[in-house]
Amino acid sequence: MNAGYRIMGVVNVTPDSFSDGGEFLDAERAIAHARRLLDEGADMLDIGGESTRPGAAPVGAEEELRRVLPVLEGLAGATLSIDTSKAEVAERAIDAGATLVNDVTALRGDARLVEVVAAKRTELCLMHMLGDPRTMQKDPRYDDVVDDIKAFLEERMAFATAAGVAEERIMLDPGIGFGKTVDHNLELLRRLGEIVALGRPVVIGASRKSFLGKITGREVTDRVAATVATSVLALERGAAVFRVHDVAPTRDALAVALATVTGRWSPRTTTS
Ligand code: HH2
Repeated sequence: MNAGYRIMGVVNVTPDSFSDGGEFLDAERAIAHARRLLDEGADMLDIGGESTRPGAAPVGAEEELRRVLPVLEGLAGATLSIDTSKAEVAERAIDAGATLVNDVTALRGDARLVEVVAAKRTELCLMHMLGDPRTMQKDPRYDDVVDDIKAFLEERMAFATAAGVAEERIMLDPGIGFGKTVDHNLELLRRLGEIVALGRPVVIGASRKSFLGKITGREVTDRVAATVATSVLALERGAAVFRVHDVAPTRDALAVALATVTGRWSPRTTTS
């Protein structure tokens, strides 16, 4: 555990995720990849069985469970998050060891999910998305992107707490890339402090996303430096959880960024 922030390593058990689709569809490969992320310094792992990339086709609960359950079971002992919007998937994932439900629909996708989270007392990540993955990148518009998303997250948090989810278990995520233009994403990162001011840990998932490709001209697997830049700036603005594919560079960058911001650091053994 790091002082002040957590790194969430992404494990996509899907054929069609935008940056690593098909790489870890096989459970053994997904587990090996997840173990590597833990070795590299991930504090927790986010296991997903359904892509949310723009235009992604929805997946049924049965197929999602077939993908994620063996991976969750194979990672017993690690801190596990389940990236799902379905109550049935969340319930079974929690029974298999997940302690965090990461719902990109912020409890709008499946009416029963809030009951599962409340009853099982897991952590909950509420993320903002405009529309759904099929439509979200078609001309997204806001009055004021930060104010609109803050209002949305506050309303979703009120909904969750009214249904019995303890506020101290809730994290908030502005949903970088989910119904946002490049300028929306940049403004959200620049004004992240306003979302941090809502008082709950803020999750940032900018890893390898297309706005970074548009700015740098880099292909999806060559956006590590671009991702690290967003993580460092988000840390400086108060983000608490970093959802990334590339854990090792993130770990180093955030360790140095935190040491710089706070003036506190502790030595680690180096190999040379
Ligand atoms: N982004 C993705 C998926 N889940 N969850 C949260 N809380 N925040 C995010 O920004 C976020 C998320 C998309 O990234 P990825 O999982 O790599 O791709 P895909 O959805 O295509 O599997």
